[in-house]
Amino acid sequence: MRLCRFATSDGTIHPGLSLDGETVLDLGVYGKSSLEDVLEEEDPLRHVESLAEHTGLAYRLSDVKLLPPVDRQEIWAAGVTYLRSRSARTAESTHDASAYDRVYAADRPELFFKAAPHKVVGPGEPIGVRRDSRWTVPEPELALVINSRGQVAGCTIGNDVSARDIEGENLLYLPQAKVYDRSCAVGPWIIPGLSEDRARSQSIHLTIERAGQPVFQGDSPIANLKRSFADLARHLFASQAFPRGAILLTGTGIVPPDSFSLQPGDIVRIEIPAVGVLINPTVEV
Ligand code: DO4
Ligand code: MG
Repeated sequence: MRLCRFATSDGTIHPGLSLDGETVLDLGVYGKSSLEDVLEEEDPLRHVESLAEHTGLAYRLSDVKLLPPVDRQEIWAAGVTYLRSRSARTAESTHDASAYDRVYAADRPELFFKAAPHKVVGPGEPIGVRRDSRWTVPEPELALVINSRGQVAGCTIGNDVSARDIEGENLLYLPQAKVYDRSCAVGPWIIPGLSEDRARSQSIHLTIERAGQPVFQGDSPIANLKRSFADLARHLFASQAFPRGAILLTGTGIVPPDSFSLQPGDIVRIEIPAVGVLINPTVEV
């Protein structure tokens, strides 16, 4: 069972539920004006299961355009939650890198604002490489879909595209390394109620293609994520309300070699088998 947002040929946008991977039910028919209505239910998984018993207006997936499964949620991201990320940040830094060691070990995680909802890129849409960066990488990450009560209602895939040269030059440049046009892709599916145990049994797979050839492939077991979902959600919601919920990218465990930088035209494919596949081309912004 997978939730999504999709547009039909007349340009209207609908919350959707796919049971078979070939068709998608329009949840608008059941009075759901947005995915938020589903995620805010007391027990989102049970609610989706009850919706799945209906047979309503269904579209073939090939006839609709999948959109990012984001309504009005802010997108946040956690950093340095995998050892691989800690060593990559330390190596790229031209500044004192002890902050990365300290945050990896600390009770309080690194959390940063990544994107406003209207800036999120969906499946098939281009992600961006800043024109003032010479070293940009995709960061494939499991993303938690959290409702306004701080409950992890589901999981999706996020790409925290990052300019490593800007991040490495000065820690205070982190927002510019992380937040710019097309720097965040999310989707296409939300898996409601995906348990943490099941998520941790999965690996994230990244493939980058250039001119039809793979130029980088990497894998990262989610079991290596240092922090629990509850811990990350608790820190995000500490002293901060999210009336529309939030999406929280959980950090990357895959870092291409230092010689690699994304180029316009590259195709980035991220797969988490139990969650789906997110594919985006790349453009300069
Ligand atoms: O501190 C830099 C950000 C780290 C990050 O985005 C990650 O580990 O995924
Ligand atoms: Mg990241």
